[in-house]
Amino acid sequence: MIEDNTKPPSPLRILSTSSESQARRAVVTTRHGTIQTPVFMPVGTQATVKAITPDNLKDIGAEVILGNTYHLFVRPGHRLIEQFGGLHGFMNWDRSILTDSGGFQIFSLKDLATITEEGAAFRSHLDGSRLFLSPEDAVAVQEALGSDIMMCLDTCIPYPADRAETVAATALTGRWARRCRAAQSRPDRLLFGIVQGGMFADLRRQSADTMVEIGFDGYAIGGLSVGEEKATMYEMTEVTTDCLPFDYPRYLMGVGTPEDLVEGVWRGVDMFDCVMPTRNARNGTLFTSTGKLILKNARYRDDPLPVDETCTCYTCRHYSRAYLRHLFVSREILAYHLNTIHNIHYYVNLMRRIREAIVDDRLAAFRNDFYGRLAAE
Ligand code: PRF
Ligand code: ZN
Repeated sequence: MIEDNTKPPSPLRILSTSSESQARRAVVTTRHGTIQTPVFMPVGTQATVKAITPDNLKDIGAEVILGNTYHLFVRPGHRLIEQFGGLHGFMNWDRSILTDSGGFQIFSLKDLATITEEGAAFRSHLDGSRLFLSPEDAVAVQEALGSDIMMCLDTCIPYPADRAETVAATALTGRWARRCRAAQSRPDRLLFGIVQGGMFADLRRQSADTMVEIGFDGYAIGGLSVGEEKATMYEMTEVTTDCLPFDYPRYLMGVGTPEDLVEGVWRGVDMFDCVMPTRNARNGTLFTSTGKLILKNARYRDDPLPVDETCTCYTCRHYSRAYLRHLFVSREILAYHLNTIHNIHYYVNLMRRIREAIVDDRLAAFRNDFYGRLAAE
């Protein structure tokens, strides 16, 4: 492939900016439509957002979901999914899909993975068979999946990590990013670079500069929310967004709590994903405007109120806390479904309210009110 030094046109169109913060209200365009940002992307690791259907996601207003290269590569295989029209055809979702590259999942396998210059050798978490993923493979797999937004293969650095280890892993992530960009064969798909650099501000800046020099359709902030203090996470997010081009999308990977989303947007992040709303739903922990509600708590045994009186989701419009608690403690399958609908609605609606606050240039007041309600409980 011929080296192309011209920067790709940005898929982001900024509609409003915040005078009080780095926040932006924008739209990202993919070949499956538009995404209003800042956005939360529900996680659909195994070609399904666990316990809910694509129709449920559309009713809630989700415009983009996340899939995982690693899991789908191991099972059922990207060539099989390709035969069914990619992930969109396979799972019946016609809006945008972002796929993670597998870098983070392989890192999470720890002892099961060996990283070399060439790529990541690992053993399947299912049957122990030997598998290998190079940066070129990661792009080819994501292209076969029909991903709208592909991620470069990166190396997520464990926490804590010393400077030498962080320098080496961040440099390798840069070399892999260049190979991913060169391997892209479908210019109608977007490819994002991932900034690493651990908890070292200068290495974050260096990594961001490398990614911007290569030139991607958007930039992700990786390697955060891996065990560091919140203050460190927010500081590293800000150090990174400060080095990224203003007019391209920014994605904070695997983050986070509702508070983290507010703080990320404040620092100029456009996109987020996290298993928290879906996983907590299945554990019986529900998000509300006044904080978390633990469904198994005895105080909800005969509580006729909905989970959140301010929520307009299907679950809150039809069911009491008492009923949802009963389903959960009885381990009924419907509990997972109804709880997931509520939690995804909470996250998607939080982002909608954040977007409105940016447009009206009242994000600081929104943030104060948000923390005030959490503290009131
Ligand atoms: N890299 C990739 N995916 C990720 C991360 C990363 O660093 C994180 C870190 N929070 C979550 N998901 N590729
Ligand atoms: Zn609800």
